[in-house]
Amino acid sequence: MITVFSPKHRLHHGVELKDGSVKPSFEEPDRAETVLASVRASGLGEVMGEQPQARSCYTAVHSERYVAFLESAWSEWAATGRTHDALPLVWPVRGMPVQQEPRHIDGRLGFYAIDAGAPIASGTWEAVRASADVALTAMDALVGGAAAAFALCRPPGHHAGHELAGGYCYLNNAAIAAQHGLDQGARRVAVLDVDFHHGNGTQDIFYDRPDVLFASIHGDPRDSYPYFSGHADETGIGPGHGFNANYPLPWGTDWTSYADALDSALVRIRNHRADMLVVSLGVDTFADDPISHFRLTSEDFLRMGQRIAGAGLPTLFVMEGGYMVEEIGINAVNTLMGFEAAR
Ligand code: SP5
Ligand code: ZN
Repeated sequence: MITVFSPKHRLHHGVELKDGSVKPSFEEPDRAETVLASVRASGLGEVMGEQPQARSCYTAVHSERYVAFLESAWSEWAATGRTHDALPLVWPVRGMPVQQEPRHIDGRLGFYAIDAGAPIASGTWEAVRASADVALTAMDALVGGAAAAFALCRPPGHHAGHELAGGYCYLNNAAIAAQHGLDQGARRVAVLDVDFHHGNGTQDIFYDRPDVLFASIHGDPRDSYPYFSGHADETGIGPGHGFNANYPLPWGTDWTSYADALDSALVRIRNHRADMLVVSLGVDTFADDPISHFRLTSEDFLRMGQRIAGAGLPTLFVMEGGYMVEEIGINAVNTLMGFEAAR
């Protein structure tokens, strides 16, 4: 399968509040470079660059004002005299009137974020846009008849909602690609999210829609980030009722019980009779991941790819999380190689 990659990801290298201090984020540039090196070493297939895409592809799933905010946030922040990364420190929560967008950038940062995990600096927007363009370019390969493609996105996207950033995510690459597939003629799409963390953003974007089935396997939100979504009783709303499927799993889950949830999700996807499958491929389910709590081995990712191939659908893999930098390339490529061997 082809891999789409953009070197522009390096323009984004943010900070994170860790152990009481501001430090480089777990979501670091070396992640994408390690995956790229593993793709090249594995002989998976050709690596190509992204095609620049229309801004309307982003506003097909995000609000206009949110995309405009992402575009201008750094210059607004810098205009206040600050040179360090922009981070929100106040959010509209229970009981507050959230409807009105503030004017000051410090308020706008909180208005458009779920947490302080999506810092914005001078190169962020260019990297974010390139990451979405990587996903769109890879989707175009599927639309053109490819059986599978790998969008080596960075920064990741699945925590980004209709007008919310957070969890290292800004534009929702998988959702933007899924919508693009629909706009290019697919009638139904399924999104399978195997990142350790619940794909709250993708759920938010498609929650009221029956054309996109969203299925996510993740750490139980009672114990794990993002804490405020991902329960099994979140099944969609209105016409989208029955088209959202969450599989929260306990702390310490290993392949045996993970595989059961994966099989259940794949049955749901088969019943959806989708024309294509988008996989939000986070490999932070790995046992040694520094911020996650599942126990998958590198070999388990081969098995995961094999099972996903069993859906028999044109499949777009979109890179999401995974923070054990030394192993992330092996684990991502094992998933793709397992898929290729089984299809
Ligand atoms: C795309 C993705 O995987 N985003 C994950 C966002 C997780 N944000 C919360 C990180 C909390 C880190 N806590 C570190 C504890 C290390 N001992
Ligand atoms: Zn994750």
